[in-house]
Amino acid sequence: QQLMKVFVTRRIPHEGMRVLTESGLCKVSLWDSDEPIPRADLLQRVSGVHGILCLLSDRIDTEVINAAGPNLKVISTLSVGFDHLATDEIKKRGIRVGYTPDVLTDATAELTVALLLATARRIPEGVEEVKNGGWSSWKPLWLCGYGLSGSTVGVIGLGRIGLAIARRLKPFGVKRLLYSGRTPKSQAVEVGAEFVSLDQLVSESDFIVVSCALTPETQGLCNKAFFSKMKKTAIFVNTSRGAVVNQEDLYEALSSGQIAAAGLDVTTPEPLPTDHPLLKLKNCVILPHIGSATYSTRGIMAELSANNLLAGLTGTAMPSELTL
Ligand code: 8YV
Repeated sequence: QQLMKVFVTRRIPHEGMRVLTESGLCKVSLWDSDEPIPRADLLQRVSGVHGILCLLSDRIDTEVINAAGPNLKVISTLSVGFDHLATDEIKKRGIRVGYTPDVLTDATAELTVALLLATARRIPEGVEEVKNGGWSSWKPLWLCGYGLSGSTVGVIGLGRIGLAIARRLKPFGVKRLLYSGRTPKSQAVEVGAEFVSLDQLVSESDFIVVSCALTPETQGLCNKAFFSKMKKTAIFVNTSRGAVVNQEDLYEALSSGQIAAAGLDVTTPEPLPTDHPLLKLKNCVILPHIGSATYSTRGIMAELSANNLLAGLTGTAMPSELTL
């Protein structure tokens, strides 16, 4: 019997490759690079495959699905986000989708707390001053920032990751936790978070953390009107998807003093060009999308995405299937 063919669009942690090769179920073809596969190569390499293991940076749309052809049974993404997949088309064709929720929740929540504190306490600025000789003496008014103790934190999207962020921030002495979203969440009780309108969250929070999925409803949600309602002393943090934010409006809010500072782990585009205006601002801390980047988390994500792929090939239950 002929082995089923799978294509892996990038080098992934060895844990994932091991699951695929040791299964004896498929013939694995790999884009053996740390850099994204060019579109033309992707279209060529997926031809005839039964399964694709892809990343966030691979746009899997109708063109790719057509290029794969009728064998394609399963798409497994090494991410919890799935805004890069043409879900309507995938559903129409009865292709199954695997993703990696839960296993990256802790790592992403930790990174969010780190970014929030780094932004609020101006850590990158301080590090830079030490290096460039700006540290001349101890100065009472120098490099002051904002603390979490006694503050109001607003989480936009209290899903798995949003809740994990709230759990971690609470012990810093946060006075009020607010959250907004489509519907109230029963798990909010655990952290004592109040469900409020987006407007109320924006105007009352000292720290705003964006942790929602990118959907047509959330695209550009953080825009001029949003930033204009924030407190001048408030900190904005986004570790979800760059496109939730209108970056021109954020630049305006940061450079005009409309808001205090922003910490971003996600941008549009990614990577952000090195001459991007946001990179010139001291009050904007930007990271290269490293929310889930711990050795163990990435290993577990790779293993899970490989197991999802195999289940899709064999028509069995996936450890983490996306219901379309
Ligand atoms: C990426 C993420 O998956 O899971 C997501 O949705 O944004 C990240 O964890 C990771 O960078 C690998 O693509």
